[in-house]
Amino acid sequence: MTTMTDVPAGSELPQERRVVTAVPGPKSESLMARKRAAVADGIGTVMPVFAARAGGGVLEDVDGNSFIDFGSGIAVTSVGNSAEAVVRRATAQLQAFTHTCVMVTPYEPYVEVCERLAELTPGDHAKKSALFNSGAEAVENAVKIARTYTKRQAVVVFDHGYHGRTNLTMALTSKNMPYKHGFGPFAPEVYRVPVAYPYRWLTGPENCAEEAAAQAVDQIAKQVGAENVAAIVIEPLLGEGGFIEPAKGFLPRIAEFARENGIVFVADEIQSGFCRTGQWFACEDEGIVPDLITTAKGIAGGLPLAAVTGRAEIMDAAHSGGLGGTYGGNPVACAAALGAIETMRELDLPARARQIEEVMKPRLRKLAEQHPVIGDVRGRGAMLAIELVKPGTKDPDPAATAALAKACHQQGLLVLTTGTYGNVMRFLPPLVIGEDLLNEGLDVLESALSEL
Ligand code: PLZ
Repeated sequence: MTTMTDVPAGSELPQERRVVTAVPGPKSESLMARKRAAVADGIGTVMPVFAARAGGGVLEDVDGNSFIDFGSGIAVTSVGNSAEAVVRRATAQLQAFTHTCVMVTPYEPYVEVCERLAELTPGDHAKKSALFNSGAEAVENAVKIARTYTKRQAVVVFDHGYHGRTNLTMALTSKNMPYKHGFGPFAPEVYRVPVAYPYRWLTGPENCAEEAAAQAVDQIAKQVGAENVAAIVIEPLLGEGGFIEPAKGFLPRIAEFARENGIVFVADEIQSGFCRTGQWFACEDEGIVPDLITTAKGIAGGLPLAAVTGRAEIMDAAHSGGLGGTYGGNPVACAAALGAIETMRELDLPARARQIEEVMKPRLRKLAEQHPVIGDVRGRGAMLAIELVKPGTKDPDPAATAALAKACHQQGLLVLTTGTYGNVMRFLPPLVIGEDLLNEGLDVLESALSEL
């Protein structure tokens, strides 16, 4: 097996942290002024620097600062930015043709991506896929497919769940601010039930899986009626909700309930999928075989592509012409996905994600011992997080989380926050990041925590 430092960088960029101006620097400041004037205020900014280049484990800004990337553009560039195979295949496709619309004139890369998805996703049943542009679009289509298959309407989702920003997926998403506030009314027939969040389960983590599953099942049965439910949609590792790992046993119980009641079980692996958690898909950790699985983000190395993959008989329920869209499964995005998947296989990126966990988790746990502001350390593979609380309590501390993120940014570490309470700092490095950069990023985090 290769060591982490053998991993080739996604581009020729020097793999180093380098802070040469204030953060943000003068060029970023002046671009930000243009952004304020020309771009809608609703489009926020996590780290106020403008990107110039990115590759491997770093992102370089327009002022020449080089940041260690612990964000991967929100879990997208798992194979690194501008990964060689992604660039090579996408470039060749750009030169051949950029678009025909798959519904007008199909092309091989679309079919090939669907073939790869059938091989890579859990279960050895007959599978089919349909491709789309964004994660939200994939989730919407999974619901459309489940509804037409079951001839039922209700959709069950979970506390802290996130599924997108379109009208239906806003309804599926649990957090009001910033995703839903002022944007209603939302789509009907969406029901939310408890999830097994061990750190915040009132009776403690021990019985969390069992109690949460019992409550969820009871609420579905009593408030919705299992026979009315088309789909249960869940993230096997909840992303925007705060990198919540449902207590072991919860997911299998919910999947079993779905099976017993003819409900389509949809795993939303848009953030957790494609090697991120140390498996190809996070639901594999508990042996779950979803009926449908939604993927996006990591699938195409940075180009917009999303998919719904699942049991052939369910996927085929929609009438011919019932699914689609002008750009869904764009040929350049498909070529990029084939390059990303090639890279994931060649470099064994699931193993790489597990190595990242081995490096990061012990250090995060040690930091938690030293800093009572860290209430919990969790996640799997290269999808890890710390939850920040007021010391001695479990009261969320979003202010400390924001301050910590800002301090990291100023020292050249790109980190993201997340969570229903805005108090979770998440770590999503590209899976090709070098071990030295990983440790240096943690050094920065440690020094920023000491300054807090
Ligand atoms: N399902 C599980 O994580 C996207 C959201 C960023 P799109 N998560 C990042 C933001 O603030 O908009 C996501 C996800 C899960 C669905 C989605 C939606 O994917 O590609 O952003 O539409």
